Amino acid sequence: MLVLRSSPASPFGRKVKIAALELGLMDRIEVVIADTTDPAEPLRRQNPLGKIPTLVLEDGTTLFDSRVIVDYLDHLGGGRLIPAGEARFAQLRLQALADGISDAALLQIYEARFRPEQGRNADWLAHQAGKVTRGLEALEAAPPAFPDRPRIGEIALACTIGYFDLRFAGTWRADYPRLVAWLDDFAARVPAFEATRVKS
Ligand SMILES: N[C@@H](CCC(=O)N[C@@H](CS)C(=O)NCC(=O)O)C(=O)O
Repeated sequence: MLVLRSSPASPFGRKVKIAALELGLMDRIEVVIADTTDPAEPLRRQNPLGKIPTLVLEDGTTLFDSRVIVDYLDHLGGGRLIPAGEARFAQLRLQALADGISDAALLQIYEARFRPEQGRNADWLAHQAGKVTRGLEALEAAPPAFPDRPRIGEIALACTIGYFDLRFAGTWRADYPRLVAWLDDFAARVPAFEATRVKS
């Protein structure tokens, strides 16, 4: 078995799970929840960065981060998620944008979670919020069309905006109606999205 160290709420972990489900590989993967804040977590030996998701292969080799993991799963599953040729770069770019929005959202959440209120830096928080806003605005202006089966860029985008529903109580929805419609369409066409949703 492959072992996926992750947590239910992680947008990057969810991307890996949807990729595995789409590729028919989920029955080869055991998901073991990791606590990234626990110094005794084996995760810190499996991935020196102590981040999730991390995939442990049968021979003990570990793979991270989520982009490397989905590339590996796609290699095992026949290469359906990351296309070849020109289309590859559009998908990888979309994945990079979606993941980057999640990174900026996470940094804002960590600031609130880990830093005492008097130490928080409003300019730095606004700097991160700007990445989220510009990213979502760019996607709202041109939501990506996708074929019957989603590819890695579309999966990453669904996980990122799904994360906003989870952590920001859906407040993004009023500002991005085309992304709301896009996510509804994705959820209707990709059952793995609902199957990996965290009930908040
Ligand atoms: N670029 C990484 C980002 C992973 C990431 O930031 N994961 C978060 C949880 S969603 C994490 O492990 N945070 C704990 C930490 O940064 O120490 C990926 O794509 O896997």
